[in-house]
Formats: sequence, structure tokens, C-alpha cells
Amino acid sequence: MKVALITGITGQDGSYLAELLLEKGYMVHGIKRRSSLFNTDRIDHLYQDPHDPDLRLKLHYGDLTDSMNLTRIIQECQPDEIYNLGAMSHVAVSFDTPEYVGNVDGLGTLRILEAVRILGLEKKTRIYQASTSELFGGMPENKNERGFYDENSPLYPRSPYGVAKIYGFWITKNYREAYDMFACNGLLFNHESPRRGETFVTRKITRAVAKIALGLQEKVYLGNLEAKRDWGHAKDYVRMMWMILQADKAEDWVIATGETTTVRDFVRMAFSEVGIEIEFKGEGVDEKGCIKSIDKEKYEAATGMSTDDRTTNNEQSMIGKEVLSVDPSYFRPTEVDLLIGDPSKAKNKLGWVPEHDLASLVKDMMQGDVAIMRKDVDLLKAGHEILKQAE
Ligand code: NDP
Ligand code: GDR
Repeated sequence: MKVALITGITGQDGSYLAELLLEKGYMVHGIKRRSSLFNTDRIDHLYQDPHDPDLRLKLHYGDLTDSMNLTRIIQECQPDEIYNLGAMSHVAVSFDTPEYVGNVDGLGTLRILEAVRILGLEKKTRIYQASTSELFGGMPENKNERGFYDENSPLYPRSPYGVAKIYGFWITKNYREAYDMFACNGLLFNHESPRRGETFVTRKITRAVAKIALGLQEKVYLGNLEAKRDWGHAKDYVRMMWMILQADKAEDWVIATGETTTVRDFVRMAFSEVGIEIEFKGEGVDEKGCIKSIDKEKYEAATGMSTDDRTTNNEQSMIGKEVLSVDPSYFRPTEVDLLIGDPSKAKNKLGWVPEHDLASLVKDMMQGDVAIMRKDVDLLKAGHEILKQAE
């Protein structure tokens, strides 16, 4: 039985990757952080009793800032494959915690590589490093002649997160060259899912749209609506992580859809899933999103409610309603304006065929969030209070 170790198993990608590896028959070890509350929501459906003699998923307490802990876990598991997905992964938050992000996302990668080397596992253990399209920084002059970022594009990170991840990228490459280790970078462009963290822009939008549609929230505040991202589905991307470690040769790979979309258009698509057409008025920080029209049939099919059942407003009061404003506090000190990746190498050499496009991703996320928010509607109707959460 192949053995895998996943750092960041409690995150979006870690949870989908654990599912995939269990399906493939792996023994899966995962590192979770100690937290004052349970933090395993995304993998609770995979939980196995540690006393089960056929146990195939084992969680270890650990942290990427603790090399002794990492070395001990790797020694204990003797993994064939390590997927280093653990990170402080929020670009905006990295401006608030630059030292921490350097320690976890940069030095954390070194700690994994060095542990494998110290334990003499260089020839046994293959390592996947979660690198990122943030390394390209969206610099227009660095795109290839076809207008994409690819494996040969120059790197120019634009945040403490990007700078920490560029250390992770280069130290992975260096250990591959210096010690002949099978260590690969996946330069993955943004990938989302119903399990995406609630403060990343796509999930923030789909949650807010579901709440606005059901009458649980008045409006959403966003930052830069002009930013363009190449958004794929996390399920397709974790399959690539696995394929990268099954390749004949250790290399670095760009994984992307090859299409780019503005945050504004993502908002339009999300509202459209619940039959609501949005129009944008004004410019810059004064830009607003208002409800232009409602397709009642589509609304009812998507929400399972009539527009008149909404908790706060009925259809008439919805038309013209301002549901989106720009809040400059979400702007970043330096922004990555546009990302678009060229996945040709992965498609041609590894035969990667993604199953989702942006439309099916938005549908999947909206269905997930409408289902969650419907439970809140039921709670309210039964006279209970629902909790407000920070964004
Ligand atoms: P998430 O933020 O959802 O998950 C991050 C994981 O890392 C969580 O399990 C988190 O634990 C864990 N973690 C955070 N800090 C530490 C630490 N100090 N020690 C150990 N574990 C830690 O990220 P994603 O799943 O979206 O991304 C996975 C990886 O891929 C990350 O490295 C990210 O930077 C990178 N990436 C992501 C992309 C995307 O679009 N999703 C694109 C390109 C790269 P906890 O649950 O306790 O917080
Ligand atoms: P990103 O993702 O920074 O690309 O990093 P995020 O969803 O946070 O931002 C995407 C773009 O949307 C703009 N934006 C907002 N972003 C957030 N979070 N909240 C808002 O209210 C908002 N309004 C506009 C941002 O300015 C940005 O341009 C993600 C993470 O998963 C990284 O870990 C990963 O490496 C990269 O994707 C690829």
C-alpha cells in the first residue's frame, strides 16, 4: 500500500486530495494544527476510528514552523509521497502577518525537504510543493507571446505571501537539483469549490449572493472588481497534484484553465444562478451593483422558495435594490491585476483533462451555499437566531 503524507489536510485542497488518495487505496497521513475548536470540518466525513485495524487515514498534530515535529512525523510515516499544501494562504492577510507567512510558507517548505534528506528518504519520498500563480505577479510584460503565463515566464511576486512562496518554489527546485530528489512545484492558478475558505473572493460572493437571494443579507462589500483571475475547480486541480508525482521525471507544472474573468463578472454569474440579473452603476469606489430583474421561475427552481417567501423583502422591493458596494479597505497595497495560465504542458505530457469549467464551478458553489443558507431560513422561521460572521 502506498503511503502519503498531506500537510494542510484540513484545508480545501487537502480535503479533496485525501478523498482522492483514499479512493486510490493509499494509507493517508495528515497534519492538523492544534486549535481551541474542532478544525476538521472538511474531512470529518473521512474520519476513521484510530482503533480500527484497517485504518487508512491517520491525523497527527503538527505545524510547519516546528521542524522536530515534522521530522518525527515523516520518520513515523515513511511516506512514498508528501504533498506540502499547508500554508497561510490568504494574500491580503499576508500583508498583516508578513513574518509569519515567511516562516510557514517559505521556511516550512525547507523544513519538509530537509527532514526528508536528514532521514535518508531522498530516493524513496516524492514531494509536491504547492506553488502558485501569485509568483507571476500579473506583470503584463512577462506573459508569453500567446498572452499567457507558463513554466518559463519570469517571476515577480507582489505580496508577502508571493515572496514566501517564491522561496518555497526555489528551495524545492534547488533540492531537486542538489540532491536529486523527486521534488516538484505545481504552479496552480486559483481553484475554488464549495469548500473554499469563506474569505476568498469567490466564496465570499457565492455565500453573500445566496444570503441576499434568500433575504438573509442586504448587501455585500467587495474590493477590486476589476481584478481578473483564471478560476478552476479544486477537484480537477488535486487530481493534477497526484499526476505530477506519478510522472516519469520531477518537473514544475502550470495548472490553469487558460481563461480569465473579472471579479465583477463572477458576481454576475453567481446572481444569475438564482435568476437575478445585476447591473453595475458608477465607477471606482463609487461603483454599485443593483438588481435589474428577476426570473421568477429560475429563482424558485434554484432556491426552492417563491420570491414572496423571502424573509425580508419581496420581489417588488428587490428590483433596483443596491446589493453590492465597493469598500476600499479590501484593496491590497500591491495588487495582482490579471492572471491567465497556459496548461499546455500538463495537458500534453500528463494527459490532464479538467472536468469543470467556470460555469459549472459557479453552479456547484451556488448550490452548496444556497443549501447552507436554506438551513438558516428554516432556523429563523422556527424562531431561532442565526449567527453573524466576520468576512
Ligand atoms: P487553505 O487555506 O484552504 O488550507 C491551508 C491549510 O494549511 C489548512 O489545512 C491550514 O490549517 C494549514 N496550515 C496553515 N498554517 C499552517 C501551519 N503553520 N502549519 C501547518 N499547517 C498549516 O488553502 P488551499 O487548500 O486553498 O490551498 C492549499 C495550498 O495550495 C496552499 O499552500 C496554498 O497557498 C496553495 N495554493 C492555493 C491555490 C488556490 O487557489 N486554492 C492556488 C495556488 C496555490 P487550518 O485548517 O488549521 O487553518
Ligand atoms: P487570490 O484570491 O488573492 O488570487 O489568492 P482572492 O480570492 O483572495 O482574491 C482574488 C482577487 O479578488 C479581489 N477582491 C477580493 N478578494 C477578497 N479576498 N475579498 C474581497 O472582498 C475582494 N474584492 C475583490 C482581490 O483583490 C484579488 O485580486 C488565491 C489564494 O488561494 C492563494 O493562496 C493562491 O496562491 C492564489 O489564489 C493563486
